[in-house]
Amino acid sequence: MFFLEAFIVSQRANILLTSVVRPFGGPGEGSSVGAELFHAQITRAQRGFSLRQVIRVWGLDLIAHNLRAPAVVLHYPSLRELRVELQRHHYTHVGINFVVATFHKVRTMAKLIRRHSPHSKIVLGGYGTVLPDELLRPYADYICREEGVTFMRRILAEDTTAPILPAYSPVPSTSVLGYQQPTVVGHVAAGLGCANGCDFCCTSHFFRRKHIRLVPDGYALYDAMMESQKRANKDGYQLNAWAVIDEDFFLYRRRAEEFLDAVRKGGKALSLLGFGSIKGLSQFTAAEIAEMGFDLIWTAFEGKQSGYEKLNGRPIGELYADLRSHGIAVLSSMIIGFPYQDTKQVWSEFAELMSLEPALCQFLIYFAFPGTPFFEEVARAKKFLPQYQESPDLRRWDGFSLHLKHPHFTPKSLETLQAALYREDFSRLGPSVYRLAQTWLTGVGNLRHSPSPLLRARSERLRRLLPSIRMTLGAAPLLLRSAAARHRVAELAQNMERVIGPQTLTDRLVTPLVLASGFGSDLLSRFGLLQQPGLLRVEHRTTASSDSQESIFALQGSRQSLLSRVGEDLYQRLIRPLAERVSASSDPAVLSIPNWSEVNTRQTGVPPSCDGCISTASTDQPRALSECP
Ligand code: B12
Ligand code: SF4
Repeated sequence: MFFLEAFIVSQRANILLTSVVRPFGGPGEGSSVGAELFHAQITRAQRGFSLRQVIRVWGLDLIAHNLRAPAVVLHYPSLRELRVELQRHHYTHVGINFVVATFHKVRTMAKLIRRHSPHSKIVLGGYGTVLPDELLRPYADYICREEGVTFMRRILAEDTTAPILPAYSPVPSTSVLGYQQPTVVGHVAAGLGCANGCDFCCTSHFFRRKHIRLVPDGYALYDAMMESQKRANKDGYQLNAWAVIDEDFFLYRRRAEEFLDAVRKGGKALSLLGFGSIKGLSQFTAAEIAEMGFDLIWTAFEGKQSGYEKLNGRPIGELYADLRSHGIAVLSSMIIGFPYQDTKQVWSEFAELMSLEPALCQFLIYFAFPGTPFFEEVARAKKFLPQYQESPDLRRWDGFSLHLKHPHFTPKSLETLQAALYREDFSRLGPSVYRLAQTWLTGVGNLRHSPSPLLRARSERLRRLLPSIRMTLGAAPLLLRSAAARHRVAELAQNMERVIGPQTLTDRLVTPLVLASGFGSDLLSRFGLLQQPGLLRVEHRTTASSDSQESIFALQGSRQSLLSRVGEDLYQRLIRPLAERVSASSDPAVLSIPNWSEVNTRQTGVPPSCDGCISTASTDQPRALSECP
C-alpha cells in the first residue's frame, strides 16, 4: 500500500522552489540583507569601487536538479511574480529557502501561497530552520533541517539512494565602477557543514559538525567544473571561473590532492574562489594551491585571542604573504565583539589585519545563532539584551547588530565601530579591485618562469585579467578621497607599467567614461535605485525536451524595463514604509517568542527533520507537520 501511495505522490508531484521575495532592505531589515555577497558584507564601504554580483540560491538549484518530478526555481521574485507563478501553475509543493533574517518574508509568502494555492504543501528549508518549530509550524507543512535533496526525495517518495549530481548554476561575474563583465562564474557545491565546530558557526552545528560530501572526490569535482563550462559555452556564455562551496576545502587532504592531480592532468590553469582555514591551508604549499587554480581564498582572521583550532597552522603573516606571492588573493574575515575585546583591542587587531594586506575584508559582529553552542551559552547565562530576550527582532540576525550584553560595548558603539572598520579598510588599503590586481600582478611576475607548466599558464592567465583593470586607473584617483588609497593606486599603475606596459591611448580615452560610470553607480547605490536583483526563473523537466534557463543576467535585473525597476524602487522607498506602518499592528515584524531561549536551547545540535516523526516512524518517510503527534 505504501509503495502504491509513494508511486502516486511521485507521479503527480510538481515542485516550485523559491528564494525569499525581493525587495530587500525594507523597513527594519538590515542594509546587508540582500542578494549580493561582496557589496553587502565585504566591499560595502567602497562606493563605486564595490564589487557587485548577485548570487543565486544554489541550494535550490541543487535540489531541483536532483529530483525526478518537474520543478521550477524562482530566484528573487517579487510578491507579484510569485503570485502569478502560483496562479498559472498547479504546484503540489512550494519550497522556500530562507535565513533567520528573512523569516519575516516567509510569513508573508506563506499567506500568499495558502491564499492562491491552498492545496500546495509548504516546505521550509535553509538555515532559517534553526528557528524553533513553535515559530515555523504555522507557516509550514514540512521543515527540512538537513541536506535538502535527500529530504525532498523522501517527501516525494523518490529514490533517496540515487547519487546527488552537481547542478548547473552560474552567476554573472562581478561588475565594478558600473561596468558589468560579460562573463559568468560557475559554481560547484562540493560539501556542506564543517567539522571544525567553532562555537558561533551556524552551518557547522546545523550539520552536527559533520561534513556532508556532495561531490565524491577531487576528480568528480574537476569533472563537474568542466561540465558546467561546456554547458555554459553551449548556452552562449563565457565561463572561466568557479566558486567552490565547501566550508574548509583544504581540510580534506586526500580530496584536495585528487583535485590537484585532476587539474594537472587537465593542463588548464583554472580560476577559483574557495574557502579554507589556516589549519587546512597549511597542509599544502602555496604553489600547490596556485596550481589548483585558486585566485581568491576566503579565510578567517577572527580575533587574536579567539583561540579557534582552525587558526592553528602556519604563522598567518607568512601564509598570507606566501599565497600572495603566488597570485592568490586573500579575503580575510574578522569578528568583533568577543568578550575580551574593547575598542582599543579591536583597533589594534585591525592594524595587524591591515599589515597582512588582505585584498578583501569582512568585519562581522560576534553573534549567536540558535543551534550553536554560543547561543546555548548566551541563553543559559541570560546574556541577551532585554530587547532580544523575549521578542527578538529576527530581521537583525545579520551579523551587523549586537544582541548581547557586552562588558565594553553597547549595540550602538559596536555597530558604529564596525562601520568605521569598513571605512578605514577602504581608506588605508584602497579599493579591493586594485588589491586583487596587485596580488595577481605579483603572481604574474613570480610565476612567469616557474618550472611548473601549470604555474606558467597561471601567470599568463592572470596577466590577461590586468588590462581591463588598468583602463580604470586614470579615473581612480579622482574617485578616491583618501591620500593613502590614491598612493596605492599610483604604485599599482607603476607596477602594471613594469609588467604589462603603460596605459594605452584607449585607456586614456575611456577615463571620462569610467569616471562618469563610477560616480553614477555610487550615486544609484546611495539613493537605493536599481539595486534590487531581478527574477531568474529556471525550469527543470517541465517539458519532455529539456531544462530551460532564462538569461543568467536576469539576476542583475536585465529582463525588467528600466521603468518597472524604478517603479519598484519608488514603491519600496516611499509607499512601502507607510503601508508597513499601517499593517504593523496586525502582523508585527518583531515577534514575541515565549521562552525563546529555552526553546532554542532544546534545539541545540539541531534536531532531525520533523523531530519526533522520523525517530518514531517505521519508515524514513517524513510526515507533514500537521500529522505530527
Ligand atoms: C551563498 C550565500 C549567500 C548568498 C545566496 C543566498 C542563499 N540563500 O543561498 C547571498 C550572498 C545572497 C547571501 C545573503 C545572505 N546570507 Co548567506 N550564505 C551563503 C553561504 C556562504 C553559502 C550558501 C550555499 O549556497 N551553500 C551551498 C548550498 C548547496 O547549500 P545550502 O544553501 O546549505 O542548501 C542545502 C540545505 O541547506 C538545504 N536547503 C536549503 N534551502 C532549502 C530549501 C528547501 C525547501 C529545502 C527542502 C532544503 C533547503 O538543501 C540544500 C541542498 O542540500 C552560506 C554559508 C554556508 N557556507 O553555507 C551563508 C549563509 C546561509 N548566509 C547567512 C546570512 C546571515 C545571510 C544574510 C542575512 C547576510 C547578511 N549579512 O545580511 C543574507 C540574507 C539575504 C537573503 N537573501 O536571504 C547565514 C545564515 C544563518 C542563519 N541561520 O540565518 C549563513 C549560514 C552564513 C553564516 N555562517 O552565518 N548568502
Ligand atoms: S571553520 Fe568556518 S565553517 Fe568551520 S566551523 Fe569554523 S566558522 Fe564554521
